[in-house]
Amino acid sequence: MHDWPFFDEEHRAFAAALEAWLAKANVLDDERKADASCRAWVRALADGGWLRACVPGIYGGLRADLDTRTLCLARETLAYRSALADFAFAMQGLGSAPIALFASAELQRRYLPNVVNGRCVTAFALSEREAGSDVAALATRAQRDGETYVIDGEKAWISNAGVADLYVVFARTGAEGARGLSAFAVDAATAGCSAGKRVETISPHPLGGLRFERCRIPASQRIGDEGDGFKIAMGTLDVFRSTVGAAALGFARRALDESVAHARSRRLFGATLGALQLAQGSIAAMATDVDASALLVYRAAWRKDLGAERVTRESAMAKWFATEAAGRVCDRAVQLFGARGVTRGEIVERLYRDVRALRIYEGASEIQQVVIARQVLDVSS
Ligand code: COS
Repeated sequence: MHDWPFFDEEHRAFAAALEAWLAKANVLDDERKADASCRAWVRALADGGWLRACVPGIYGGLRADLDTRTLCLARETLAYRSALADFAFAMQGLGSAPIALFASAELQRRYLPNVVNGRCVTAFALSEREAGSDVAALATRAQRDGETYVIDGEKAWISNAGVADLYVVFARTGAEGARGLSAFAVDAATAGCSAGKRVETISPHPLGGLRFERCRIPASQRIGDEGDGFKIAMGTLDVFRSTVGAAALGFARRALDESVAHARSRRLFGATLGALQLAQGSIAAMATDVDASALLVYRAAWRKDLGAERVTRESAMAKWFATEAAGRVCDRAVQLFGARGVTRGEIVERLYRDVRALRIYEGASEIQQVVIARQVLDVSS
């Protein structure tokens, strides 16, 4: 795949070097110790220089601007090996992207070098209990008070809640609806900002609520202008939805490779599993899902890197297709492995759990369909 025309020599070298580094990396990777594992991965990825993919060149990044293909290659390669490695990398990218893409040079200078060296762990605090898919309905308020804002409200299902040093928080500064939202960089240590209830999921990673109670921050911590919050969130997601597709691709590719090895070696009815036509049908469907996902993911990333102003449609297609496809691929892998497939400790059992949340976070599959249809019909946004 890396010989596809979407990539240049730097991309190919990056993916090969990351693969080689991962093969030797000795990092805590235990879902029963998810927080410690994530911290360990952030440190290791920083030390290896891989977080340089998350920021622009002047702050220590790999290329002058954020490069979506590099982010996607990183997530695909990391997800192939470990969900927690992918999570640690993805959150450094998603949590800092609103700053890299939309913030003042002052905020960029303050945070981005520490994102690269792993000292600043980041989080993207958008969702609320009553505002997940319907972002424009969020209720957390940021009230202007002189040269400060006072934030009050609660966020839900925030990855890295309680672990992050920096939260990019979306809050209402104006009237109802999308135009009343603004974005802020909030240091986790700010008085009035605290982690709420922890959430345990089928593929464990740091996740929980956040509480803001009279949390006062300088007005200079605002990202972009007042009222820009919704577009900042959507602009960030336009980049990161392709990377979610890329992570799905990494999980699916691993499930396919594990299944192929199994189909070649498992013997039954006097032959290998791979000699059975029904198993071949499964392998064919998996391989086609993997290739189709890769094409949509890297098409979206390539168009963004080429300078397309909006890749809303392409990134929504990439995320929707690749995450649904990964669900199908991992389910088929479990089926091919039989009883082993549902046994704790087996790779395909873990992959089956790892891929499920991808169809929900950063815009559920149903939201991606709405986004795609609106773009195709040209009815809104
Ligand atoms: N880039 C830039 N601007 C965008 C945009 C994008 N990708 N998408 C929408 N906008 C703009 C629109 O052009 C519109 O601008 P104007 O007010 O100037 O006309 C404004 O933002 C509002 O857009 P829209 O009317 O589409 O808003 P909706 O409330 O209808 O949004 C969806 C609908 C469903 C698309 C949005 O709420 C969404 O993506 N939800 C899922 C959120 C999500 O991913 N949650 C997970 C949290 S992160 S784990």
